[in-house]
Amino acid sequence: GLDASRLIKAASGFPLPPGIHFSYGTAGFRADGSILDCVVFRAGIVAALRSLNTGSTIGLMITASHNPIQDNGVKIADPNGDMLSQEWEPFAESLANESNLENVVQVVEDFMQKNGVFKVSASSGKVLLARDTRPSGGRLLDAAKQGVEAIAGVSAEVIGVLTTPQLHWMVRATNRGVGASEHDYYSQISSGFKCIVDMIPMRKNLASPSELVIVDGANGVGAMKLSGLQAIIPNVQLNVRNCGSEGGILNELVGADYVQKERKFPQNFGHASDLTKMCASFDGDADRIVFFYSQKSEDAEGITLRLLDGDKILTLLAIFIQKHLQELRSEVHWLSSVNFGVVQTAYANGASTKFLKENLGVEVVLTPTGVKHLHHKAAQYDIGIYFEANGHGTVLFKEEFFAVLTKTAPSEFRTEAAYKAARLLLAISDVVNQAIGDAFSVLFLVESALQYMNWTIQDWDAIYKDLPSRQLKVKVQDRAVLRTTNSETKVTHPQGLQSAIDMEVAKVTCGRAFVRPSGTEDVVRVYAEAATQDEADCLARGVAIHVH
Ligand code: NG1
Ligand code: ZN
Repeated sequence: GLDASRLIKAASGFPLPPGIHFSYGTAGFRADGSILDCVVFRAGIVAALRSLNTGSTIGLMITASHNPIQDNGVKIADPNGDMLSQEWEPFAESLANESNLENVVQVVEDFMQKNGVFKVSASSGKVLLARDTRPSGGRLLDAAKQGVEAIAGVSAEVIGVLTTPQLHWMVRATNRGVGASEHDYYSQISSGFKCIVDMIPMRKNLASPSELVIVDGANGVGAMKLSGLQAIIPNVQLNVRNCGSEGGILNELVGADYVQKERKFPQNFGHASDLTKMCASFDGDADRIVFFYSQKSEDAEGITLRLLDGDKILTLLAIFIQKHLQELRSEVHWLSSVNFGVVQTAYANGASTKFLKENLGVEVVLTPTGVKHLHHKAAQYDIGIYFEANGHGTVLFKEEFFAVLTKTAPSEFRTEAAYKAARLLLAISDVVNQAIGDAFSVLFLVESALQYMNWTIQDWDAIYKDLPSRQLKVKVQDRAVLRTTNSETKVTHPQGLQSAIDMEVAKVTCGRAFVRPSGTEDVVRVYAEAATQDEADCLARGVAIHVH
Protein backbone atom coordinates (compact mmCIF):
# COMPACT_ATOMS: atom_id res chain seq x y z
CA GLY A 1 0.00 0.00 0.00
CA LEU A 2 0.79 3.67 0.19
CA ASP A 3 3.07 5.16 2.84
CA ALA A 4 0.78 8.10 3.69
CA SER A 5 3.02 9.87 6.18
CA ARG A 6 5.98 9.74 3.79
CA LEU A 7 3.81 11.23 1.06
CA ILE A 8 2.38 14.00 3.25
CA LYS A 9 5.82 14.91 4.55
CA ALA A 10 7.24 15.22 1.05
CA ALA A 11 4.16 17.01 -0.34
CA SER A 12 4.22 19.63 2.42
CA GLY A 13 7.44 20.95 0.91
CA PHE A 14 5.57 21.87 -2.28
CA PRO A 15 2.49 23.98 -1.48
CA LEU A 16 -0.06 24.64 -4.19
CA PRO A 17 -0.08 28.27 -5.35
CA PRO A 18 -3.54 29.67 -4.59
CA GLY A 19 -6.09 30.75 -7.17
CA ILE A 20 -4.74 28.93 -10.23
CA HIS A 21 -6.24 25.93 -12.00
CA PHE A 22 -3.71 23.76 -13.79
CA SER A 23 -5.05 21.73 -16.70
CA TYR A 24 -3.49 18.78 -18.42
CA GLY A 25 -3.38 20.18 -21.95
CA THR A 26 -2.25 19.03 -25.37
CA ALA A 27 1.11 18.06 -23.92
CA GLY A 28 0.98 17.95 -20.13
CA PHE A 29 1.04 20.91 -17.73
CA ARG A 30 2.45 24.25 -18.79
CA ALA A 31 2.70 27.61 -17.02
CA ASP A 32 5.19 30.23 -15.89
CA GLY A 33 8.15 28.29 -14.49
CA SER A 34 7.99 30.10 -11.15
CA ILE A 35 4.62 28.59 -10.13
CA LEU A 36 5.15 25.00 -11.26
CA ASP A 37 7.03 23.37 -8.35
CA CYS A 38 3.94 21.82 -6.81
CA VAL A 39 2.50 20.62 -10.11
CA VAL A 40 5.80 19.08 -11.14
CA PHE A 41 6.27 17.40 -7.74
CA ARG A 42 2.82 15.85 -8.11
CA ALA A 43 3.50 14.81 -11.70
CA GLY A 44 6.45 12.93 -10.17
CA ILE A 45 3.95 11.04 -8.00
CA VAL A 46 1.84 10.22 -11.07
CA ALA A 47 4.90 8.94 -12.96
CA ALA A 48 5.94 6.79 -10.00
CA LEU A 49 2.47 5.23 -9.72
CA ARG A 50 2.35 4.66 -13.46
CA SER A 51 5.64 2.80 -13.19
CA LEU A 52 4.26 0.56 -10.44
CA ASN A 53 1.06 0.06 -12.41
CA THR A 54 2.75 -0.98 -15.65
CA GLY A 55 5.74 -2.71 -14.11
CA SER A 56 7.91 -0.71 -16.52
CA THR A 57 10.21 2.27 -16.58
CA ILE A 58 8.43 5.62 -17.11
CA GLY A 59 9.84 8.99 -18.26
CA LEU A 60 9.28 12.51 -16.98
CA MET A 61 10.40 15.51 -19.02
CA ILE A 62 10.63 19.11 -17.85
CA THR A 63 10.06 21.38 -20.86
CA ALA A 64 7.66 23.92 -22.34
CA SER A 65 8.67 23.18 -25.93
CA HIS A 66 8.03 26.23 -28.13
CA ASN A 67 6.78 28.48 -25.29
CA PRO A 68 8.84 31.48 -24.13
CA ILE A 69 11.87 30.91 -21.92
CA GLN A 70 10.17 31.88 -18.63
CA ASP A 71 7.52 29.17 -19.11
CA ASN A 72 8.05 25.56 -18.23
CA GLY A 73 6.07 22.35 -18.10
CA VAL A 74 6.05 18.64 -17.48
CA LYS A 75 5.15 15.66 -19.65
CA ILE A 76 5.14 11.97 -18.80
CA ALA A 77 6.29 9.20 -21.15
CA ASP A 78 4.63 5.76 -21.05
CA PRO A 79 6.53 2.43 -21.29
CA ASN A 80 6.60 2.46 -25.11
CA GLY A 81 7.95 5.99 -25.06
CA ASP A 82 4.67 7.55 -26.18
CA MET A 83 2.62 10.02 -24.14
CA LEU A 84 1.02 9.08 -20.81
CA SER A 85 -2.18 7.07 -21.32
CA GLN A 86 -5.14 9.43 -21.60
CA GLU A 87 -6.99 7.41 -18.96
CA TRP A 88 -4.57 8.83 -16.42
CA GLU A 89 -4.98 12.48 -17.39
CA PRO A 90 -8.02 13.22 -15.16
CA PHE A 91 -6.14 11.74 -12.19
CA ALA A 92 -3.03 13.79 -12.98
CA GLU A 93 -5.18 16.90 -13.22
CA SER A 94 -7.15 16.42 -10.01
CA LEU A 95 -3.96 15.60 -8.12
CA ALA A 96 -2.28 18.73 -9.49
CA ASN A 97 -5.12 20.94 -8.25
CA GLU A 98 -5.79 19.47 -4.79
CA SER A 99 -5.18 22.19 -2.21
CA ASN A 100 -5.61 20.14 0.95
CA LEU A 101 -2.66 17.86 1.84
CA GLU A 102 -4.79 15.17 3.49
CA ASN A 103 -6.88 15.09 0.35
CA VAL A 104 -3.77 14.57 -1.76
CA VAL A 105 -3.32 11.23 -0.05
CA GLN A 106 -7.02 10.51 -0.49
CA VAL A 107 -6.96 11.27 -4.23
CA VAL A 108 -3.96 8.97 -4.67
CA GLU A 109 -5.50 6.18 -2.58
CA ASP A 110 -8.84 6.35 -4.39
CA PHE A 111 -7.18 6.20 -7.77
CA MET A 112 -4.96 3.31 -6.72
CA GLN A 113 -7.90 1.39 -5.49
CA LYS A 114 -9.98 2.00 -8.55
CA ASN A 115 -7.16 1.02 -10.90
CA GLY A 116 -5.62 -1.72 -8.81
CA VAL A 117 -2.32 0.07 -9.16
CA PHE A 118 -0.52 -2.41 -6.98
CA LYS A 119 -2.37 -5.50 -8.14
CA VAL A 120 -0.79 -5.70 -11.55
CA SER A 121 2.45 -4.07 -10.60
CA ALA A 122 5.98 -5.08 -9.94
CA SER A 123 7.18 -4.42 -6.43
CA SER A 124 9.55 -1.72 -7.58
CA GLY A 125 9.42 1.01 -10.18
CA LYS A 126 11.70 3.41 -11.95
CA VAL A 127 11.32 6.86 -13.50
CA LEU A 128 13.87 8.49 -15.84
CA LEU A 129 13.95 12.28 -15.51
CA ALA A 130 15.31 14.91 -17.87
CA ARG A 131 14.91 18.58 -18.72
CA ASP A 132 15.63 21.06 -21.49
CA THR A 133 17.80 24.17 -21.09
CA ARG A 134 15.29 26.52 -19.40
CA PRO A 135 16.64 28.34 -16.32
CA SER A 136 13.86 26.97 -14.07
CA GLY A 137 14.59 23.41 -15.26
CA GLY A 138 17.11 22.37 -12.62
CA ARG A 139 14.89 23.39 -9.71
CA LEU A 140 11.80 21.76 -11.25
CA LEU A 141 13.68 18.56 -12.07
CA ASP A 142 14.55 18.29 -8.40
CA ALA A 143 10.89 18.80 -7.44
CA ALA A 144 9.90 15.99 -9.81
CA LYS A 145 12.55 13.71 -8.33
CA GLN A 146 11.18 14.29 -4.84
CA GLY A 147 7.68 13.51 -6.13
CA VAL A 148 8.86 10.19 -7.56
CA GLU A 149 10.70 9.32 -4.34
CA ALA A 150 7.65 10.14 -2.23
CA ILE A 151 6.25 6.81 -3.43
CA ALA A 152 7.90 3.87 -1.68
CA GLY A 153 9.58 1.36 -3.98
CA VAL A 154 10.13 3.71 -6.90
CA SER A 155 13.55 5.10 -7.77
CA ALA A 156 14.28 8.25 -9.73
CA GLU A 157 17.14 8.33 -12.23
CA VAL A 158 18.07 11.88 -13.16
CA ILE A 159 19.66 11.94 -16.59
CA GLY A 160 19.95 15.72 -16.85
CA VAL A 161 19.68 17.82 -19.98
CA LEU A 162 18.22 15.99 -23.02
CA THR A 163 15.89 16.70 -25.91
CA THR A 164 12.32 15.48 -25.29
CA PRO A 165 12.57 12.72 -27.92
CA GLN A 166 15.88 11.49 -26.49
CA LEU A 167 14.20 10.86 -23.14
CA HIS A 168 11.21 9.13 -24.79
CA TRP A 169 13.60 6.99 -26.85
CA MET A 170 15.51 5.97 -23.71
CA VAL A 171 12.32 4.96 -21.93
CA ARG A 172 11.29 2.81 -24.89
CA ALA A 173 14.76 1.27 -25.26
CA THR A 174 15.00 0.54 -21.53
CA ASN A 175 11.69 -1.32 -21.59
CA ARG A 176 12.68 -3.27 -24.69
CA GLY A 177 15.85 -4.35 -22.96
CA VAL A 178 18.20 -2.86 -25.56
CA GLY A 179 21.02 -0.33 -25.12
CA ALA A 180 19.41 2.87 -23.87
CA SER A 181 22.24 5.35 -23.42
CA GLU A 182 22.55 8.69 -25.18
CA HIS A 183 25.38 7.18 -27.19
CA ASP A 184 23.16 4.23 -28.23
CA TYR A 185 20.63 6.77 -29.47
CA TYR A 186 23.18 8.54 -31.67
CA SER A 187 24.62 5.35 -33.06
CA GLN A 188 21.22 3.91 -34.00
CA ILE A 189 20.34 7.00 -36.04
CA SER A 190 23.74 7.15 -37.66
CA SER A 191 23.89 3.45 -38.59
CA GLY A 192 20.40 3.62 -40.13
CA PHE A 193 21.39 6.70 -42.07
CA LYS A 194 24.63 5.07 -43.32
CA CYS A 195 22.69 2.02 -44.44
CA ILE A 196 20.25 4.09 -46.53
CA VAL A 197 22.99 6.19 -48.09
CA ASP A 198 25.01 3.05 -48.94
CA MET A 199 22.06 1.72 -50.93
CA ILE A 200 21.65 4.79 -53.13
CA PRO A 201 21.40 3.48 -56.69
CA MET A 202 23.39 6.20 -58.47
CA ARG A 203 25.19 8.92 -56.60
CA LYS A 204 24.87 12.26 -58.30
CA ASN A 205 28.24 13.87 -57.62
CA LEU A 206 30.59 11.42 -56.11
CA ALA A 207 33.04 14.29 -56.11
CA SER A 208 31.16 16.29 -53.49
CA PRO A 209 31.82 14.61 -50.16
CA SER A 210 28.76 15.90 -48.35
CA GLU A 211 25.54 17.84 -48.42
CA LEU A 212 25.17 21.03 -46.43
CA VAL A 213 22.24 21.70 -44.12
CA ILE A 214 21.98 24.92 -42.13
CA VAL A 215 20.20 24.36 -38.82
CA ASP A 216 18.37 26.86 -36.59
CA GLY A 217 18.77 25.41 -33.09
CA ALA A 218 16.13 27.75 -31.54
CA ASN A 219 18.76 28.65 -28.89
CA GLY A 220 17.78 25.44 -27.16
CA VAL A 221 18.73 21.90 -26.27
CA GLY A 222 18.59 20.69 -29.87
CA ALA A 223 21.52 22.86 -30.90
CA MET A 224 23.52 21.61 -27.95
CA LYS A 225 22.83 17.90 -28.49
CA LEU A 226 23.18 17.85 -32.26
CA SER A 227 26.95 17.78 -31.89
CA GLY A 228 26.65 14.20 -30.58
CA LEU A 229 25.32 13.16 -33.98
CA GLN A 230 27.35 15.52 -36.09
CA ALA A 231 30.51 13.75 -35.01
CA ILE A 232 29.41 10.32 -36.29
CA ILE A 233 27.20 11.05 -39.32
CA PRO A 234 28.85 10.74 -42.73
CA ASN A 235 27.82 12.61 -45.89
CA VAL A 236 26.15 15.52 -44.17
CA GLN A 237 27.76 18.76 -43.22
CA LEU A 238 25.83 20.74 -40.64
CA ASN A 239 26.13 24.43 -39.98
CA VAL A 240 24.30 25.11 -36.71
CA ARG A 241 23.13 28.64 -35.87
CA ASN A 242 21.17 29.97 -32.88
CA CYS A 243 22.94 27.69 -30.43
CA GLY A 244 22.02 29.75 -27.37
CA SER A 245 25.44 31.30 -27.08
CA GLU A 246 26.00 34.92 -28.14
CA GLY A 247 22.98 36.18 -26.20
CA GLY A 248 20.33 34.36 -28.23
CA ILE A 249 17.18 33.62 -26.21
CA LEU A 250 15.28 30.34 -26.38
CA ASN A 251 12.42 30.49 -28.92
CA GLU A 252 12.70 34.27 -29.30
CA LEU A 253 12.47 35.14 -33.01
CA VAL A 254 13.85 31.66 -33.69
CA GLY A 255 12.66 28.08 -33.82
CA ALA A 256 10.24 25.91 -35.76
CA ASP A 257 7.08 27.39 -34.25
CA TYR A 258 8.13 30.93 -35.13
CA VAL A 259 9.11 29.99 -38.68
CA GLN A 260 5.98 27.95 -39.32
CA LYS A 261 3.41 30.27 -37.75
CA GLU A 262 4.94 33.66 -38.66
CA ARG A 263 6.38 32.54 -41.99
CA LYS A 264 9.53 34.53 -41.21
CA PHE A 265 13.23 33.72 -41.25
CA PRO A 266 14.62 32.96 -37.80
CA GLN A 267 17.35 35.30 -36.62
CA ASN A 268 20.67 34.88 -38.45
CA PHE A 269 18.96 33.50 -41.57
CA GLY A 270 17.70 35.05 -44.77
CA HIS A 271 21.09 36.29 -45.97
CA ALA A 272 21.84 36.41 -49.67
CA SER A 273 24.69 33.96 -49.08
CA ASP A 274 22.18 31.29 -47.99
CA LEU A 275 20.07 31.54 -51.15
CA THR A 276 18.59 28.15 -52.19
CA LYS A 277 20.45 26.21 -49.47
CA MET A 278 18.59 23.66 -47.38
CA CYS A 279 17.75 25.01 -43.92
CA ALA A 280 15.97 23.38 -40.98
CA SER A 281 14.54 24.80 -37.78
CA PHE A 282 14.09 22.90 -34.47
CA ASP A 283 11.70 23.87 -31.71
CA GLY A 284 12.78 24.47 -28.09
CA ASP A 285 12.93 20.79 -27.07
CA ALA A 286 13.77 19.37 -30.51
CA ASP A 287 10.67 17.25 -31.03
CA ARG A 288 9.62 19.32 -34.03
CA ILE A 289 11.32 20.41 -37.22
CA VAL A 290 10.41 22.38 -40.31
CA PHE A 291 12.54 22.97 -43.38
CA PHE A 292 12.91 26.10 -45.48
CA TYR A 293 15.08 27.84 -48.04
CA SER A 294 15.44 31.39 -49.29
CA GLN A 295 14.45 32.40 -52.75
CA LYS A 296 15.03 35.60 -54.75
CA SER A 297 11.89 37.72 -55.04
CA GLU A 298 10.67 41.03 -56.36
CA ASP A 299 9.68 42.53 -53.01
CA ALA A 300 11.58 45.07 -50.90
CA GLU A 301 14.01 42.71 -49.14
CA GLY A 302 14.59 40.73 -52.30
CA ILE A 303 14.53 37.39 -50.47
CA THR A 304 11.50 35.37 -49.47
CA LEU A 305 11.08 32.33 -47.30
CA ARG A 306 9.90 29.04 -48.79
CA LEU A 307 8.55 26.87 -45.98
CA LEU A 308 8.42 23.06 -46.11
CA ASP A 309 6.23 22.19 -43.13
CA GLY A 310 5.14 18.95 -41.47
CA ASP A 311 2.75 18.23 -44.34
CA LYS A 312 5.56 18.41 -46.89
CA ILE A 313 7.74 16.22 -44.69
CA LEU A 314 4.92 13.70 -44.40
CA THR A 315 4.43 13.70 -48.16
CA LEU A 316 8.13 13.20 -48.89
CA LEU A 317 8.35 10.32 -46.43
CA ALA A 318 5.15 8.79 -47.81
CA ILE A 319 6.61 8.82 -51.32
CA PHE A 320 9.92 7.36 -50.14
CA ILE A 321 8.38 4.62 -48.01
CA GLN A 322 5.60 3.73 -50.42
CA LYS A 323 8.15 3.16 -53.19
CA HIS A 324 9.92 0.45 -51.17
CA LEU A 325 6.76 -0.97 -49.73
CA GLN A 326 5.30 -1.47 -53.20
CA GLU A 327 8.44 -3.34 -54.21
CA LEU A 328 7.97 -5.67 -51.28
CA ARG A 329 4.24 -6.13 -51.75
CA SER A 330 4.50 -7.03 -55.40
CA GLU A 331 7.42 -9.41 -55.06
CA VAL A 332 6.66 -11.17 -51.80
CA HIS A 333 3.16 -12.61 -51.83
CA TRP A 334 2.85 -13.03 -48.05
CA LEU A 335 3.49 -9.31 -47.70
CA SER A 336 0.86 -8.25 -50.22
CA SER A 337 -1.61 -7.34 -47.48
CA VAL A 338 0.78 -5.11 -45.54
CA ASN A 339 -1.06 -1.84 -44.94
CA PHE A 340 0.18 1.71 -44.94
CA GLY A 341 -1.59 4.87 -43.82
CA VAL A 342 -0.95 8.48 -42.89
CA VAL A 343 -2.45 10.61 -40.13
CA GLN A 344 -2.94 14.38 -40.16
CA THR A 345 -4.92 17.02 -38.26
CA ALA A 346 -7.29 19.73 -39.46
CA TYR A 347 -4.24 22.05 -39.68
CA ALA A 348 -2.86 20.00 -42.58
CA ASN A 349 -2.74 22.05 -45.74
CA GLY A 350 -5.59 20.97 -48.02
CA ALA A 351 -3.17 20.57 -50.93
CA SER A 352 -1.17 17.97 -49.02
CA THR A 353 -4.22 15.89 -48.17
CA LYS A 354 -5.38 16.03 -51.76
CA PHE A 355 -1.95 14.95 -53.05
CA LEU A 356 -1.67 12.07 -50.59
CA LYS A 357 -5.12 10.75 -51.45
CA GLU A 358 -5.29 11.41 -55.16
CA ASN A 359 -1.71 11.16 -56.39
CA LEU A 360 -0.31 8.60 -53.97
CA GLY A 361 -3.53 6.72 -53.28
CA VAL A 362 -2.67 6.53 -49.58
CA GLU A 363 -5.24 6.22 -46.81
CA VAL A 364 -5.44 9.54 -44.90
CA VAL A 365 -7.02 9.83 -41.44
CA LEU A 366 -7.68 13.03 -39.43
CA THR A 367 -7.46 13.23 -35.63
CA PRO A 368 -7.72 16.06 -33.10
CA THR A 369 -4.56 18.13 -32.45
CA GLY A 370 -1.91 16.62 -30.18
CA VAL A 371 0.59 13.89 -30.82
CA LYS A 372 -1.13 11.55 -28.41
CA HIS A 373 -4.08 11.34 -30.82
CA LEU A 374 -2.08 11.03 -34.02
CA HIS A 375 0.34 8.49 -32.60
CA HIS A 376 -2.34 6.00 -31.61
CA LYS A 377 -4.02 6.17 -34.99
CA ALA A 378 -0.75 5.68 -36.87
CA ALA A 379 0.13 2.71 -34.68
CA GLN A 380 -2.80 0.79 -36.18
CA TYR A 381 -1.04 0.39 -39.53
CA ASP A 382 1.84 -1.94 -40.42
CA ILE A 383 3.58 1.27 -41.39
CA GLY A 384 1.92 4.50 -40.24
CA ILE A 385 3.23 8.02 -40.67
CA TYR A 386 1.84 10.97 -38.76
CA PHE A 387 2.71 14.63 -38.86
CA GLU A 388 1.21 17.82 -37.55
CA ALA A 389 1.61 20.76 -39.91
CA ASN A 390 3.92 22.34 -37.34
CA GLY A 391 6.52 19.63 -37.93
CA HIS A 392 5.81 17.17 -35.14
CA GLY A 393 5.63 13.60 -36.36
CA THR A 394 7.28 10.26 -36.99
CA VAL A 395 6.97 6.87 -38.69
CA LEU A 396 5.72 3.81 -36.81
CA PHE A 397 6.33 0.15 -37.69
CA LYS A 398 3.96 -2.40 -36.22
CA GLU A 399 5.83 -4.93 -34.10
CA GLU A 400 4.66 -7.96 -36.13
CA PHE A 401 5.64 -6.40 -39.44
CA PHE A 402 8.99 -5.32 -38.04
CA ALA A 403 9.61 -8.90 -36.85
CA VAL A 404 8.85 -10.26 -40.32
CA LEU A 405 11.33 -7.84 -41.87
CA THR A 406 14.08 -8.74 -39.41
CA LYS A 407 13.53 -12.49 -39.37
CA THR A 408 13.04 -13.28 -43.05
CA ALA A 409 16.17 -14.84 -44.58
CA PRO A 410 17.58 -13.13 -47.70
CA SER A 411 16.79 -16.20 -49.81
CA GLU A 412 13.08 -15.93 -49.02
CA PHE A 413 12.82 -12.64 -50.88
CA ARG A 414 12.30 -13.74 -54.47
CA THR A 415 14.19 -10.84 -55.96
CA GLU A 416 17.19 -8.73 -55.08
CA ALA A 417 14.96 -5.65 -55.29
CA ALA A 418 12.56 -7.01 -52.69
CA TYR A 419 15.39 -7.89 -50.34
CA LYS A 420 16.83 -4.44 -50.76
CA ALA A 421 13.44 -2.84 -50.08
CA ALA A 422 13.16 -4.79 -46.83
CA ARG A 423 16.62 -3.66 -45.74
CA LEU A 424 15.79 -0.08 -46.59
CA LEU A 425 12.62 -0.16 -44.54
CA LEU A 426 14.59 -1.57 -41.62
CA ALA A 427 17.16 1.19 -41.99
CA ILE A 428 14.34 3.75 -41.97
CA SER A 429 13.02 2.20 -38.76
CA ASP A 430 16.45 2.81 -37.21
CA VAL A 431 16.63 6.46 -38.21
CA VAL A 432 13.11 7.34 -37.03
CA ASN A 433 12.25 7.65 -33.38
CA GLN A 434 9.30 5.32 -32.90
CA ALA A 435 8.55 6.74 -29.49
CA ILE A 436 7.67 10.26 -30.60
CA GLY A 437 8.43 13.00 -33.15
CA ASP A 438 12.14 13.81 -33.18
CA ALA A 439 13.81 16.72 -34.99
CA PHE A 440 17.12 14.80 -35.27
CA SER A 441 15.56 11.66 -36.74
CA VAL A 442 13.44 13.61 -39.19
CA LEU A 443 16.38 15.78 -40.23
CA PHE A 444 18.43 12.72 -41.18
CA LEU A 445 15.52 10.77 -42.62
CA VAL A 446 14.61 13.66 -44.91
CA GLU A 447 18.25 14.12 -45.87
CA SER A 448 18.64 10.43 -46.70
CA ALA A 449 15.38 10.38 -48.69
CA LEU A 450 16.49 13.40 -50.72
CA GLN A 451 19.92 11.90 -51.36
CA TYR A 452 18.34 8.58 -52.29
CA MET A 453 15.93 10.10 -54.78
CA ASN A 454 18.52 12.59 -55.97
CA TRP A 455 16.28 15.55 -55.13
CA THR A 456 17.14 19.08 -54.04
CA ILE A 457 15.01 20.89 -51.48
CA GLN A 458 13.47 22.74 -54.44
CA ASP A 459 12.47 19.45 -56.13
CA TRP A 460 10.89 18.38 -52.87
CA ASP A 461 9.06 21.71 -52.48
CA ALA A 462 7.57 21.30 -55.95
CA ILE A 463 5.67 18.06 -55.12
CA TYR A 464 2.56 20.14 -54.57
CA LYS A 465 1.78 23.81 -54.06
CA ASP A 466 0.45 24.79 -50.62
CA LEU A 467 -2.94 26.44 -50.53
CA PRO A 468 -2.52 29.93 -48.99
CA SER A 469 -3.41 29.78 -45.29
CA ARG A 470 -3.45 31.98 -42.20
CA GLN A 471 -3.38 31.24 -38.49
CA LEU A 472 -4.43 33.74 -35.82
CA LYS A 473 -4.58 33.64 -32.04
CA VAL A 474 -7.53 35.28 -30.28
CA LYS A 475 -7.56 36.11 -26.55
CA VAL A 476 -10.94 35.40 -25.00
CA GLN A 477 -12.44 35.48 -21.49
CA ASP A 478 -12.74 31.73 -21.16
CA ARG A 479 -11.56 29.51 -23.98
CA ALA A 480 -13.09 26.43 -22.33
CA VAL A 481 -16.53 27.61 -23.51
CA LEU A 482 -15.55 26.59 -27.00
CA ARG A 483 -16.22 22.95 -27.88
CA THR A 484 -15.55 21.12 -31.13
CA THR A 485 -16.31 17.86 -32.91
CA ASN A 486 -15.23 15.91 -36.05
CA SER A 487 -11.51 16.11 -35.29
CA GLU A 488 -11.94 19.78 -34.36
CA THR A 489 -13.22 20.77 -37.78
CA LYS A 490 -16.64 21.90 -36.44
CA VAL A 491 -17.73 23.92 -33.41
CA THR A 492 -20.63 22.69 -31.27
CA HIS A 493 -20.50 25.39 -28.55
CA PRO A 494 -21.20 28.27 -28.30
CA GLN A 495 -24.28 27.93 -30.44
CA GLY A 496 -24.38 29.89 -33.64
CA LEU A 497 -20.61 30.13 -34.00
CA GLN A 498 -20.37 27.33 -36.57
CA SER A 499 -22.99 28.90 -38.83
CA ALA A 500 -21.18 32.24 -38.57
CA ILE A 501 -17.96 30.49 -39.65
CA ASP A 502 -19.80 28.78 -42.52
CA MET A 503 -21.00 32.17 -43.72
CA GLU A 504 -17.45 33.55 -43.74
CA VAL A 505 -16.17 30.48 -45.59
CA ALA A 506 -18.80 30.91 -48.28
CA LYS A 507 -17.48 34.41 -49.05
CA VAL A 508 -14.13 33.16 -50.42
CA THR A 509 -12.97 30.74 -53.12
CA CYS A 510 -12.02 27.22 -51.97
CA GLY A 511 -12.35 28.36 -48.35
CA ARG A 512 -11.91 26.22 -45.26
CA ALA A 513 -11.76 27.48 -41.66
CA PHE A 514 -12.02 26.18 -38.11
CA VAL A 515 -11.39 27.34 -34.55
CA ARG A 516 -10.36 25.47 -31.40
CA PRO A 517 -9.10 26.34 -27.92
CA SER A 518 -5.33 25.91 -27.61
CA GLY A 519 -4.21 23.25 -25.18
CA THR A 520 -0.87 24.93 -24.52
CA GLU A 521 -1.60 28.65 -24.52
CA ASP A 522 -4.43 30.81 -23.19
CA VAL A 523 -5.81 31.56 -26.66
CA VAL A 524 -8.30 30.37 -29.25
CA ARG A 525 -6.62 29.40 -32.52
CA VAL A 526 -8.15 30.35 -35.86
CA TYR A 527 -7.14 28.57 -39.08
CA ALA A 528 -8.19 29.63 -42.56
CA GLU A 529 -7.32 28.46 -46.04
CA ALA A 530 -8.42 29.82 -49.43
CA ALA A 531 -7.45 30.16 -53.07
CA THR A 532 -5.41 33.34 -52.53
CA GLN A 533 -3.43 34.74 -49.58
CA ASP A 534 -5.69 37.79 -49.43
CA GLU A 535 -8.77 35.63 -49.17
CA ALA A 536 -7.16 33.38 -46.53
CA ASP A 537 -6.19 36.45 -44.46
CA CYS A 538 -9.63 37.93 -44.89
CA LEU A 539 -11.32 34.67 -43.90
CA ALA A 540 -9.14 34.31 -40.78
CA ARG A 541 -9.91 37.88 -39.70
CA GLY A 542 -13.60 37.41 -40.39
CA VAL A 543 -13.76 34.25 -38.31
CA ALA A 544 -11.70 35.82 -35.49
CA ILE A 545 -14.30 38.56 -35.10
CA HIS A 546 -17.00 35.97 -34.37
CA VAL A 547 -14.80 34.30 -31.75
CA HIS A 548 -14.38 37.49 -29.68
P1 NG1 B 1 -2.22 23.78 -29.09
O1 NG1 B 1 -1.69 24.95 -28.33
O2 NG1 B 1 -3.18 22.88 -28.34
O3 NG1 B 1 -2.72 24.20 -30.44
C1 NG1 B 1 0.25 23.21 -29.93
C2 NG1 B 1 0.30 22.78 -31.36
C3 NG1 B 1 0.09 21.29 -31.41
C4 NG1 B 1 1.08 20.54 -30.54
C5 NG1 B 1 1.15 21.16 -29.15
C6 NG1 B 1 2.24 20.58 -28.29
C7 NG1 B 1 -0.53 23.99 -33.35
C8 NG1 B 1 -1.69 24.59 -34.03
N1 NG1 B 1 -0.76 23.42 -32.15
O4 NG1 B 1 -0.98 22.81 -29.40
O5 NG1 B 1 0.13 20.85 -32.73
O6 NG1 B 1 2.35 20.49 -31.14
O7 NG1 B 1 1.30 22.57 -29.21
O8 NG1 B 1 3.47 21.23 -28.38
O9 NG1 B 1 0.59 24.02 -33.88
ZN1 ZN C 1 8.40 20.62 -28.72
